Amino acid sequence: MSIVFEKPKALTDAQLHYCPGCTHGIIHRLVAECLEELGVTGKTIGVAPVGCSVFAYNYFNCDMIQAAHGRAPAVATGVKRALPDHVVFTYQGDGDLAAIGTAETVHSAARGENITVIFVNNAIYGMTGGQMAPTSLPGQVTQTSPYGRDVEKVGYPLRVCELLSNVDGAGYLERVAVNNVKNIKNAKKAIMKGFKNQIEGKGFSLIEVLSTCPTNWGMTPERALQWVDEAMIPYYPLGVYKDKYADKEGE
Ligand SMILES: Cc1ncc(C[n+]2csc(CCOP(=O)(O)OP(=O)(O)O)c2C)c(N)n1
Ligand code: SF4
Repeated sequence: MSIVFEKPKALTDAQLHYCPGCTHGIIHRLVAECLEELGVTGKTIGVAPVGCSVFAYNYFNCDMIQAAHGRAPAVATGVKRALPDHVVFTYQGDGDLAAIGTAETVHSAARGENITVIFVNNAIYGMTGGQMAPTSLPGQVTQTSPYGRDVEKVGYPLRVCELLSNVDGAGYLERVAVNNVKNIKNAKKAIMKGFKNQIEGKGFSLIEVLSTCPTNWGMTPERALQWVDEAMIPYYPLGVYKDKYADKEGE
């Protein structure tokens, strides 16, 4: 019998610890498929964040480093500059990338570092028990906004792709989601492009992936997938926010 579907070799055999219905696992798989299809697993260095995906260093079958909370793009900068022939990516949640790591994110983009950033936006601090994140939606109930996020008191959510689209050094910015098959296929294309850009020396790429946290959203896995469509995508529209080389590719 021929094998038609199997786990990418760029993932280890470790069992993922994510909650049922959490889409971190789907995003791991997409990243691993891209590394394998590009044939670069053996020369890839990933930078794991602090957050639910901290154990990414156990799951990706490439060299991994774990950065302090929010510092992954700074660590990736050093690694990529020291080893420019390697493929370097960060994998970060929204608490990691858009709160404590905002400065590292903006400045690595401004410097046009030749790295690939996988930004997992689940609109909440997952690992620490569901506190409000910079990306929590207006009105969203979290452990620290029990009456819903009040933008008059705590401000508005950060839209990272839109924010970075004004940063000259950023090369490629796309927002995708992994809540249905069509979106997962598009997400893979975007992640693949993010890695290809780096291999072609095109500078800073960030792929924002809208992801679920059924546990802290207080939803079933199925309801969480629907909530991405109903609440997240309207606030965080999917699409390409910047592609510096798009015009030149067609020439
Ligand atoms: C310097 C520092 N500050 C705060 C924390 C606590 N902390 C750990 S994970 C986390 C938030 C993680 O949320 P996110 O990045 O959105 O990832 P998720 O768990 O949702 O995937 C925080 C605040 C820490 N470990 N280190
Ligand atoms: S707490 Fe949320 S983000 Fe973390 S593993 Fe569970 S569902 Fe996923």
